[in-house]
Amino acid sequence: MKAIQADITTLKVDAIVNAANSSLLGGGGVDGAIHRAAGPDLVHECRLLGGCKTGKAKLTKGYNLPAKYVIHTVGPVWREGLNNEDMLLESCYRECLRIAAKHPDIQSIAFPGISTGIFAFPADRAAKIAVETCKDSDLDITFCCFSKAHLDLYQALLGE
Ligand code: AR6
Repeated sequence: MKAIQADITTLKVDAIVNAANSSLLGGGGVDGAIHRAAGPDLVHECRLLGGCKTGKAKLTKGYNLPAKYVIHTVGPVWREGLNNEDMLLESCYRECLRIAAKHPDIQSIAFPGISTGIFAFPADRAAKIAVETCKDSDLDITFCCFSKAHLDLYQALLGE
């Protein structure tokens, strides 16, 4: 596991994870950036998926992205931690890893900070859940941080 500061749409890994919403039809933040970089074929494939529940994940191709695949997951909206947010965020990471691990073409995967933008999940708490949930995976995992502040959180947790 490693942490870097980058735009996830530029990463040449087997799969990048999208912090989507339950419609899977695009939005702001990293979701908007991924759809813009992948091109319109991505939303066409997403329309066939019938949405996605919070804590679950679904796979598509990466189209014009350098990444071969996108794993779309829907993180919880932070509501003072009173609505199972920790468990749902953990489930996002677990479901993405499960999909990746059973796919023969996916050895490397990059995660953004799911729920830590528009959905307002506290970044330090989210980083702990991410690292804890991913630590036993055999995949090559990158935590892709958009800000230096988030990178610092991951590097402290990973001992980098
Ligand atoms: N590369 C890497 N990380 C990014 C990028 C990027 N290009 N852009 C933003 N981030 P957010 P959420 C970081 O808001 O909180 C959308 O409208 C960002 O700094 O993208 O799960 C969806 O459709 C933050 O740390 O996702 C949903 O409606 C992290 O990615 C909703 O937002 C996640 O921020 C999901 O909210």
